Parts: sequence; C-alpha cells; structure tokens
Amino acid sequence: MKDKDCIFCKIANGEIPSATIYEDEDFRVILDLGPASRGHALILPKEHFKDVCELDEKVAARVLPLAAKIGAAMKEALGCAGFNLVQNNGAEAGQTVFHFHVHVIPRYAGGPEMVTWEPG
Ligand code: DGP
Repeated sequence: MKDKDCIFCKIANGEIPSATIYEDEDFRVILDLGPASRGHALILPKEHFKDVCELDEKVAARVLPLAAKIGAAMKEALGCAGFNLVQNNGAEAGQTVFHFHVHVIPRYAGGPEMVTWEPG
C-alpha cells in the first residue's frame, strides 16, 4: 500500500524523478539528497512501511541481501573500502522521513570523501 502524502512513496514508485542506481519490483535505490559521503544511497521499498517494525516478511527477507549487493557494487564502482548500513526508527532515533529506508554509506580509505555519520 502507498501513502499519498509520503515523499518516499512517490520517489520509490517513480512519480517523482530521482537519481536511481537500482530498481526491481519491490525496491528502488536512490542517491541521498544530503550525502554523508560520495555515493551515499537509500534503499526504499515501493510499499509504504513507517519503520522496521511494520515491514512485511517479503521486504524484510529481501532488504539485507539487497543492501549487501549494493555495498558490494559500490566497492566495485566507487572504489570505497567499506560501507555503513544505517537504519533509523523514530524521530528520537534520527528518522526524518517516515517511510522505511536503509542508508548505504560508502567509506573511503582515509580520503576526504569520508565524513562522520550522525543519525538524522
Ligand atoms: P533518516 O534521517 O534516516 O530518516 O534519513 C532520511 C534521508 O533522506 C536523509 O539523509 C535525507 C534524505 N532525503 C530526504 N528527502 C529526500 C528527497 O526528496 N530525495 C532524496 N534523494 N533524499 C532525501
């Protein structure tokens, strides 16, 4: 189900254009508007779930393997040395967009592209 007022629903379902790096029937992966490092991406399910507690089984089962795949692709394409997976639940935990998403944040070996991640 979609939420008509949710910006990530609109992006995930292609109603608003985005810098998409991956898409399949369940997910769209886009570049973050305010990147913490070069290539910072967000994994968005096409269905609306407020947070991790609301995920259905299919999306929950797929999201971690997809995050691993995106991270591995970043190492290959961007030359990053590693990556962080970050996922905020609730305003107090730094969540600002209330449509479940996973941050994939490339980390570069000591380079200037590496910045400190602070939730939110
Ligand atoms: P969080 O704090 O975990 O809810 O992360 C929300 C992230 O989403 C934050 O890093 C900024 C990003 N963001 C917010 N609005 C947009 C948007 O319209 N487009 C894109 N690409 N990213 C957005």
